[in-house]
Amino acid sequence: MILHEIETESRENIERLQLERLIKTVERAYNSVPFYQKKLMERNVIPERIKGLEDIRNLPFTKKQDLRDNYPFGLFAVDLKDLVRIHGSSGTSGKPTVVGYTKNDINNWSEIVARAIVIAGGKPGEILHNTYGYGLFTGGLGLHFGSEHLGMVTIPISGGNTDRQISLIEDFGPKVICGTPSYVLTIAEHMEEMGIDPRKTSLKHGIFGAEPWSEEMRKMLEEKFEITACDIYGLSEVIGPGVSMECYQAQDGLHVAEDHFLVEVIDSKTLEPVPDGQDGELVFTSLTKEAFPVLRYRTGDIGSINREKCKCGRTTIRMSRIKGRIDDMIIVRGVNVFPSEIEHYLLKVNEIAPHFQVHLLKRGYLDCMELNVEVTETFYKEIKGDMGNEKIFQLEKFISNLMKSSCLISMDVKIHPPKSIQRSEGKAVRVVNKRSMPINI
Ligand code: DLL
Repeated sequence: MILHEIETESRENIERLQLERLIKTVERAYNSVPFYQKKLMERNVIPERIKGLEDIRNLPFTKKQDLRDNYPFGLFAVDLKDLVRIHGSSGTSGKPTVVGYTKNDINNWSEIVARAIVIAGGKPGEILHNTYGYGLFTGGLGLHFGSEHLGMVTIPISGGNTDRQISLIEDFGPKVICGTPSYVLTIAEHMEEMGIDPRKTSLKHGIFGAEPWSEEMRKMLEEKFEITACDIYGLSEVIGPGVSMECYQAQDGLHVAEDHFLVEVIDSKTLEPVPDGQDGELVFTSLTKEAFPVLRYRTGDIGSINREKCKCGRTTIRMSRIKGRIDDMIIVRGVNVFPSEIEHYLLKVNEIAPHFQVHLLKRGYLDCMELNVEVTETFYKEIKGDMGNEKIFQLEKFISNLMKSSCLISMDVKIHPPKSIQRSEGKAVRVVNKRSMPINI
């Protein structure tokens, strides 16, 4: 195992480096980004007044809306001539949120992702099969550059064309596969349809992220492929994938690349910090980025942090798995539920395949939630394809009661035949708002 030196430093040394870099980042933002200069002046913060990491609390927050208001290049701290790459958010509507990278930024990011791949079990010389989409989305190129930086043989297959993915996996013999958990599961499903046993492939490690997923989903991916499945987190506004990565040894939280990012967890209503171990909104400040420094970026992602040393030997802060995004949280009569919690319970039901979609509907004046799931091929064969079978009725009742007792929410459960729920080639769409109103009901 190759450990980067920062990963085993004492907290004191990590924090000393972070403070040094935080001051430089604030200077850069203050001197080069009018948006930040104004915000810092309003708060009477000058970079020289930052004496300790706790002073971060005097800095302004940055939100996605700030990127939209300054579209496309208003928050960049360098001239266009100093950029070498632009990426954007994967949002499906409106203009993307745009971020930029200098050559140094790309070098740092590549190193960060190379470290992440090592944390997940990858080694130089092995083959990495990258199913993340190439394009404005940071997943494809982010993993690609990291993999090359590490010295892995990188297969830039991107998403889709699943039959081809499968034949290349069989022919090339990759050890590592990267992609959204939902898409890699779709690959396993196709393999099984083609009579190929995913456990017989050369794959040893999976690097999965870009969307919320559950422990149950991990178990399923690990069993289907006989691999270790580790969680990778990141977002374009902060850099892209690699902000944190879970180690294959402990699989107990994601190690933050603390030499490049400072993490905070806040209560999104009071904006005050929450204690370690408690869920809140994750907030990141970049510490080395040149083109697009971000101060206290509010991610909208819910998670917690833990400062205890990990059994893999790393001392860097670990993030919990992301529970979900604040704006994906469904609130029904005061009860909150995240799609990842639904997934967690649903995957325990043997007759149900690991694909689901929640529809938010309006019936008359009433808001309601419909949980669409599909049965496994095995169960479908057992009931001889008869969706009117009494067993389907019992299963609906069972899932509805399960959701009520575990997520405390009433849902109408609709069971469909195998392959009826749309598969994703990138981020899975778990919630569809079929009402004309915002998502919270
Ligand atoms: O999804 C970057 C990425 C690519 C991460 C590949 C991991 C692997 P964006 O498109 O900007 O960037 O979307 C960022 O995706 O705020 C989270 O809500 C969600 N997300 C990313 N990773 C995870 C994860 C990339 N491991 C948004 N678990 C973030 C849960 C995740 N959600």
